[in-house]
Amino acid sequence: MDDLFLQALQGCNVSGRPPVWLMRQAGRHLASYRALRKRYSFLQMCHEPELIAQVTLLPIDAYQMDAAILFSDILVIAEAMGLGLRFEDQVGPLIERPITTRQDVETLPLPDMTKLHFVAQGIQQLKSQLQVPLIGFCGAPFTVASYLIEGKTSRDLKKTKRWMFQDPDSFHALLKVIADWSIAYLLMQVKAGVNAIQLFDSWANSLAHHQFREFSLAYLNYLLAGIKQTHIPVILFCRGSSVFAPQLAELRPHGIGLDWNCQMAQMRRLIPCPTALQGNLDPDILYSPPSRLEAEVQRLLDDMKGDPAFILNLGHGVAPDVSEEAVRRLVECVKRNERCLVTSSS
Ligand code: 1CP
Repeated sequence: MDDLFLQALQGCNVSGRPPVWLMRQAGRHLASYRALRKRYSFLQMCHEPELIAQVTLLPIDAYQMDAAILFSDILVIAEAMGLGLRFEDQVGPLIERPITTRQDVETLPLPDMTKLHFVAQGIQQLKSQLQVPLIGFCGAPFTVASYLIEGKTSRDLKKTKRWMFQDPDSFHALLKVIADWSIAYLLMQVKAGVNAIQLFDSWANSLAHHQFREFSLAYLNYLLAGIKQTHIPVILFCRGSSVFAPQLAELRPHGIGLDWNCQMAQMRRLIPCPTALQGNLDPDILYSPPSRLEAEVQRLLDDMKGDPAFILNLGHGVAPDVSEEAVRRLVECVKRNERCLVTSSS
């Protein structure tokens, strides 16, 4: 197995180049993905183990990424809770019965993994076909809570934050239910064979520092404690995470995903090895002409040269309208560094 990614997560990659994978690598920018989407809805693709495996492999076959991320969505948990989930083109996720009252929270079901068994089956199918590590994932409780309350993507999280301030007790109760589902879900993924976990807190950047500590970090900590016995390496990713990185580091995760607002090398001085740092290219560099794109990638490679715990990624996902040629160029640019090292030392 190509395990550069796991070596970097353990802080011991001495290969001469960082591993590379990209958030949303298995998504709409790939023509092969769009072709499948003509035949199946997004949720059908999430539900069918064979399709989960097939889509997860698309970017590995297309770009030889150093890690695969399970094809699924952070919101399949909402569906398993019985809240109803749809995805609409141009709109995104829609929760059919959003959580609106304290009583809704109290009547949420206990974790039931039979409802998510198709994910475990997808992972099992993948394991025999993959030559690179497989990353499992779930949403962080705060981010999942925001979708359950808003019912859709919201830019300002008005309902969520109003609830958080008006009735923090029931908001905490909701976070706890989501965290318990997430622990059971992650344990199932680990048992099925994932090699690492990433937790996505995409909306944490709407919180002030002390709120982040109370409503997000505490539950990330609870999640980490719940899966600790598996020894699975975990990466914590918050959108806008550079401001929260020192707090995330307090939880001693194996890795932290960073956005493009921070300077990676400077962050390394704050968060020493062996904690892995992952990121942090602006996803929009993928619109640049080749020379500019390569210069942007090379700048980050130079900044983090020799770092045994660096994983190259974007600071958020690949946009649907990015060209495959640009993604290929980015990956080749990272891999070229290894060839340079091999040639110069041989
Ligand atoms: O129409 C389509 O074909 C669906 C597009 C799509 C895809 C490919 C969605 C809808 N989700 C996904 C896959 C997905 N989502 C993956 C696995 C594959 C990969 O990364 O390659 C992962 C890890 C996610 C995680 C996810 N889903 C997050 C966290 C990361 C992030 O983007 O911040 C969130 C917030 C979601 C919710 C979601 N799913 C899809 C949409 C359009 C949204 C809303 C996101 C938004 O509005 O910003």
